[in-house]
Amino acid sequence: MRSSLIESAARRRLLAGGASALAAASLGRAVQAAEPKTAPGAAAPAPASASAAKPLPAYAAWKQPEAMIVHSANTIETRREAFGSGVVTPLRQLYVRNNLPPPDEAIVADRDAWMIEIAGVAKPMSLSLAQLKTMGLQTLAMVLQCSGNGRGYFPNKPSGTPWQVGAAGCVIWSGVPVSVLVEHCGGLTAAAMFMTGTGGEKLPDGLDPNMVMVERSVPKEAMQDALLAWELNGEPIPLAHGGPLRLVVPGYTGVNSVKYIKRLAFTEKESPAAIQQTGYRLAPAGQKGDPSHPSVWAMGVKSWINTPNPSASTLKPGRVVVQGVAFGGVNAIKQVEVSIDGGKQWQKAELVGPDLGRYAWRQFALPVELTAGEHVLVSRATDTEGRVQEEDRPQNSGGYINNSWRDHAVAVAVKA
Ligand SMILES: Nc1nc2c(c(=O)[nH]1)N[C@H]1C(S)=C(S)[C@@H](COP(=O)(O)O)O[C@H]1N2
Ligand SMILES: [Mo]
Repeated sequence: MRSSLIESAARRRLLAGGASALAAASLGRAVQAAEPKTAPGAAAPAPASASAAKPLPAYAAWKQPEAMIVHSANTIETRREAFGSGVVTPLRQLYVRNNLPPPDEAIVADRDAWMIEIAGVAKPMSLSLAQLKTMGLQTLAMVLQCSGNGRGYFPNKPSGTPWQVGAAGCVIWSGVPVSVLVEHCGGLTAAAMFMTGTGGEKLPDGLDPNMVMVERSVPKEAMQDALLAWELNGEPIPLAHGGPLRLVVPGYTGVNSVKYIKRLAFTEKESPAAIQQTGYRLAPAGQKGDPSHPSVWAMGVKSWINTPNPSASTLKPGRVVVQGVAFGGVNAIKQVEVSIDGGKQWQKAELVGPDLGRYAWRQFALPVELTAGEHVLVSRATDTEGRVQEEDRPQNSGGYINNSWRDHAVAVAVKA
């Protein structure tokens, strides 16, 4: 506790000293022009692994290479400067995160033939995607965000991908509501406490399946707005994003939305898989996750600025529209404030663009005058329950759910 306070005070000093922060940022630019630093004083991001431009893997070769940072074949993030002003993230720019290599493309050859097993209901059954399509339809906009988005700003470099802002997007799913499916299956069994989804990956031979499989449990209440989805942004879900069929749990972090889902079970206990029992747990710094620590489930309130960003090296003094995105996890956004002096004074930004519902992000905009010199721009969101985005990141060993407004600051240099 104490050391984290000292650490964040040091960080604040660094931010307050805009000059040194900017020096750090421009040093980053000089070293690696294609990998702009996004936060002042943040030595953590721009990892070596992302510096050497890696090619997109075959299953995601259709992504827009200039928009992406390829950390590895299974961890690909959207560049901050690639986020445009539209509310929906184009699929060519949407991040990808796989805990296991994706299944073979063959699984999307005959989508309607994909089978899913439903258990923990009065009438357990196996259903094809073609059958699911006859049961009902809902369309839902939501933020898909990796639990570790923002991990790159943790100064202690937790293990895992050092994502900056781009392990997130706002996307639109279509599919059958899980609640409709459950009704079709005669309702939940009395013992049901969790909704447990199992991914359709082929598991490596010779390993304990619990150590490797992607199987996640969420409280059964999360089924309320969940979908079994077959469409993403108006297209059949690409394999990279979990086609032919994906469980989507709005308001929860990405890991809970299980791709290529082959089994949906309402269970008495959480999955025995390591990804549930020890992974994605909010353990104190220095400790391994275990079931006594809270699971990474619902997302908190968060926002960040996408424009201007440090790659805009030609900013001239004058008016600029500060733009970004804000979301409240399971709650809608009420307001966003912007500061152009590193968090000393705040002004209310306008929420712009269509409101796609409480699980989507809102775009915000604030025209400001920027004088010559260095500026540290930050945003801070408030949700409809009155929860305000925190200044500091929640310390935890996995580097999860970083919603700190200070960590997501943008340093810009304005030259006359
Ligand atoms: N079956 C399966 N589902 C999965 C994963 C996976 O590896 N396998 N990764 C999870 C994680 S950690 C995240 S952040 C999201 C990423 O979704 P995307 O690749 O469509 O962006 O999928 C989740 N669902
Ligand atoms: Mo994730």
